[in-house]
Amino acid sequence: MKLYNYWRSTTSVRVRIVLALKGVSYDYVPIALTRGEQAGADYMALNPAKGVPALVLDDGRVLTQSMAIIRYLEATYPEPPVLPADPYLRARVEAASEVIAVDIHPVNNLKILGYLKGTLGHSQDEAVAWMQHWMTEGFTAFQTMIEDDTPFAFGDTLGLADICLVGQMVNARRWGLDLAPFGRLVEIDARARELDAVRQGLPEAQPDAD
Ligand SMILES: N[C@@H](CCC(=O)N[C@@H](CS)C(=O)NCC(=O)O)C(=O)O
Repeated sequence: MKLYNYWRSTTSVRVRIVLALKGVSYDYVPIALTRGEQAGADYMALNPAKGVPALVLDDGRVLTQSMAIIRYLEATYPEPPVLPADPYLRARVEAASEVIAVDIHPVNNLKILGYLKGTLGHSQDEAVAWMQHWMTEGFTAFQTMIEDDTPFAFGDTLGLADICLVGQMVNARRWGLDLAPFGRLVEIDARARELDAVRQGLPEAQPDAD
């Protein structure tokens, strides 16, 4: 498999952690978001939505959208699972995960910030305030939705909600979010970062990290 991705991308972090957790090997193909490679013709042939990651399977078929890729990996490499089998528990884990993947990430994406600053004329400080606002909203909901007394968000083992959280925490720290109200999330993130699979997926472990 080939994973087209970018070291600091939180959607890429998610997929890299799941690949590592499930022991799936892949070739790392960097797409430099800072140089706009996600919007180049070559990459758009893989993902017309101009975002990373994209996973090219051994037979050449292409998957896009990090959450869809993770569900594909969950179906094809079931062990260890990142989602519970029980439909109710699974829906809870997915709901918390989507607070990050659907509510926070899209409004803080690079192209959104580019539009805010480049087209609408907002300053860098205003863009950072925007990101912090949506992270605070989402983290507040996420922290309420998860269990409050388990090692990870929904139990004893790392699951999809934790994986989404680890990526989002990278961005939260990068943009100086006040994490004081989110002690439970800091604790889960620290526990997750002790795991090899999580370490392998973190931005600083990637070949294109600068
Ligand atoms: N919903 C998509 C989002 C993909 C996406 O946009 N990823 C970001 C990096 S975290 C990106 O490539 N942004 C490029 C841009 O905004 O121009 C997914 O989960 O895969």
